[in-house]
Amino acid sequence: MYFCSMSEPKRYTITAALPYANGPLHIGHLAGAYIAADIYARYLRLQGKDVIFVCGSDEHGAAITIKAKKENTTPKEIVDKYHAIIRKSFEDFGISFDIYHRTSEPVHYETSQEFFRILNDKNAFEVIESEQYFDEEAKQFLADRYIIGTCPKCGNENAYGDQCEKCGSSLNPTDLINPKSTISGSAPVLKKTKHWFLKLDEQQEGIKKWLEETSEKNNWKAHVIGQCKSWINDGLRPRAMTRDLDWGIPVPPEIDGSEGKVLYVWLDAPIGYISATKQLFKEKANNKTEFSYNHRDFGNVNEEDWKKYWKINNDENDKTELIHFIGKDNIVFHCITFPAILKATEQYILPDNVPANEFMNLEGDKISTSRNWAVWLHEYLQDFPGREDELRYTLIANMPENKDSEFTWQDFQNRVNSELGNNLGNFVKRVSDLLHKFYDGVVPEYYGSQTTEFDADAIMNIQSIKTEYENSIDSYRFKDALFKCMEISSLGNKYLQDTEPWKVIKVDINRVAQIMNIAVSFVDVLSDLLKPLLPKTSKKIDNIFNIVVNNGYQFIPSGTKINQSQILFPKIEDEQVQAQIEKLNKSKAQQAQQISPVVEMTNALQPAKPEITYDDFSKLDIRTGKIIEAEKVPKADKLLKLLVDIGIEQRTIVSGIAEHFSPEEIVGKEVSVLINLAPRKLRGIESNGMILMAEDANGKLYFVNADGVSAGNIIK
Ligand code: B3M
Ligand code: ZN
Repeated sequence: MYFCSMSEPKRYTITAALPYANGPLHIGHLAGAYIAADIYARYLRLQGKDVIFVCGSDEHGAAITIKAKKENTTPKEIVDKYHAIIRKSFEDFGISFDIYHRTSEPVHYETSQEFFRILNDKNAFEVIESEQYFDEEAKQFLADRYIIGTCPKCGNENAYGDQCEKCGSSLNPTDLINPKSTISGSAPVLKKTKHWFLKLDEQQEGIKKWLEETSEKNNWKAHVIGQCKSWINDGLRPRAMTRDLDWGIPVPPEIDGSEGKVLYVWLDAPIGYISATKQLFKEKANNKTEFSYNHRDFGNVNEEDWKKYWKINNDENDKTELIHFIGKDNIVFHCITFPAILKATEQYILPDNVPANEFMNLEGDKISTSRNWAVWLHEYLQDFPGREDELRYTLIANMPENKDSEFTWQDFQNRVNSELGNNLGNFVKRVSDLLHKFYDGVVPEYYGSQTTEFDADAIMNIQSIKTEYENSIDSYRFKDALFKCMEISSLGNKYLQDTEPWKVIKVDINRVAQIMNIAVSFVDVLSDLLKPLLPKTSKKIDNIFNIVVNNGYQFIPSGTKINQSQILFPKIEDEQVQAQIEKLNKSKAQQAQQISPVVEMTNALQPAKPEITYDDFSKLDIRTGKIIEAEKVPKADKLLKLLVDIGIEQRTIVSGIAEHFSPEEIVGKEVSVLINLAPRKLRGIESNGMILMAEDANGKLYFVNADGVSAGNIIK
C-alpha cells in the first residue's frame, strides 16, 4: 500500500479582518469574523500548537476620509478615536489577539512600500493611463467609496466604485451604471490619470489552479468556493493598486510618476497582517507590549522570527498554515487579490483556508452603521455589564457560518434564560450544591463500587461528544461545537436525574460518592470544552471547582475543595429586552425623521405613495425660511402672495393657504420651503418655491417648521 506522507503544520498564522477605524464595533463584526477566529486560535493554543493570531485597525481608504468629512474633522482624529474604541471592545469581549496593530504605524508603511517595490521589480504591475472619473466641483478623482452607481451585475443602485456590497462583485468605477460622486452628488467627468494595475489577467491560470487544489484539499466552505469560481469564470482583469488621494501610503518616491499617488487601501490592508506580525516579534524579542498581549509564552524569540509565519519554506516538516477569518464581503480580496500579490512576490505563503462567514442581520433588517441599526458592543456592556459570554453564546449559536442569520433580543433572552441558565448554569450549580450538601464541598473518595448502566452510558457519551466537538472545530463548525457543550450539560443533568443521589444517600454512601465523581467529571469536561467558546464562563467554572491543570490536562481529583456556585447566568428580564427593542425603534424613528421630516408629518390616513430612491429625495432642496410679508392676491380666494426669507435671498412665493390663514397672522412665521421647484406663474405673479404644509384628517393646515432654527438652514 502507498502512503502519502503529509505532516501536520508546524505552526499556524491566524488573521482576522482589519476593521476600518471609522466607527465602533457592533455584533455583526463579532459574529462575522472575530469570535470564529478567536475560538479557533484558543482551541489550537490549548492543544499546545504554535499559533499567532493577528489583527489591527485599517486606517486608510475612503471609509476614513469620508467619515472625517462628515464629522468635520481630520482623518487622523477619526482613526485615533476609533482605534482606541475598537481595541477596547475586543479586549472586553476577550478576543485573544496576540497583537492588535494599526496600519498607520511606520513598520506598516515600510512593509507596504517594500511590497510595492517587489511587485514592481517582479513586473507584476502594468502602468496604465486611463480615463477615471473626476468630480469637477470637488476637484478630486473618484474611486472606491467616492463614487456610487448601479451595479451592472445585480442592479443594486448603491454599489461602490470598487465593490457592490449586495452581490459581492468586485468593480471598477467605470463599470457602474449612472455613476455619481458621493462628495457633490454630481455626475462625474472622465479625466486622464496614470495608475499601477496588478496584472491579474496574467495570473488567472495560476490563481485558478491554486484555488482549485487548495479549496479541495482543505475542504473550503461551499459559499466561498462559489464566489471564487464566479470571479474566475468571469475572467480576472487588471486592477488598479494606486489612487490619486492625499490619505494613504505613498507609492515609493523613487518610482517614476509616484507623485500624488498612494497605495489602494486593499493593497496595504492585508499586508497589515504581515506588518502586525513583524511588530509582534519585535515586541516579544524586546519584552515589550505596546500593541501585543500575553496570551501565550513566546519563549526566546528574535525580531526576524516573523518570517517563519509568512515566508515560503520548502521543508515539508516545517510548514505554516495560514487562515484568514473574514466576512463574505471581503472574500474576493482574500481569495484572489491578496493571494495574487503574495504569489507574485515568490516569497510568501498563500492562505490554506478562508472560512468566511455570511452576514448577521438584526431584528429583521440589515445591520447598518449609518442608519444606527446595530447593537454596539460598548453600549451592550453598559446595559449588561459583565455579561460578555451571554452575548458571545447567542452570537455563536446564530453564527452565519453558511447562510445569513439573525439576532433578535427575544432569542437572546430565550437562550440566556433557558439554554445557559436552566441547562448549563443549573448543572454546574447543582453539582456544587450537592457536594456541599453531602460532603461539605469536598469531592469524595469512593471504593470500587459497581458501575451501572447509567455510568457506562454517561462515560461513553462524553467520549463521543468530545470527538464530535473536535471534528466540528477542526472544520470551522463552531455552532455545532457549542451545541456539543450544551449536550454535555444536558447529559449531566439527566445523569443526576437518573441516578438520584439525593435518594441513594440514605442507603449507599459509597455509591453517591461514585455518582458525584462522575458528575464532577462532566463539569471538568464541560469547562475544558467551553474554553475556546465561552472563555469567561469556563474560567468561572474552573474557579468554583478549583480545577487543577497539569501538563495541559485538567482534573478535579478527589479531595478537591469546591466553592459555592453563584448563579452563573442571572435571568434576562422582559423589561430589559423591551428596553433594547425600544432603543432600536427609536433609532429607526430618528432616522426616518432625519431623512424626511415632511413625510413624517403628512396625513397618516392616506395610503403611502410609490417608493422613491434616496436619490429622488435628495433632489429636493428644502430649507428653513421666515415669512416677511404677506398679502392677498386680488381676485383669488385661495392665494396669498408671500415674501419669504430663505437665508440666501428673499423669494416671492404664491401659496394656496388664503382660506386658512390671514396675511397678518402669518407674518414672522417660521416655515419650510422647497426652494428648487421650477418657477410657476399664478395669476400673473411668478412663484419661486413652495411652502410645506401638513394637513390633518379634517383638512386643517399647519406650517411645517423646524423649532427655532433660523432661516436658511438646510432640511435633509
Ligand atoms: N477594512 C473591510 C471591512 O472592514 C476592511 C477589511 C480589511 S482586511 C485586510 O470590512
Ligand atoms: Zn451587485
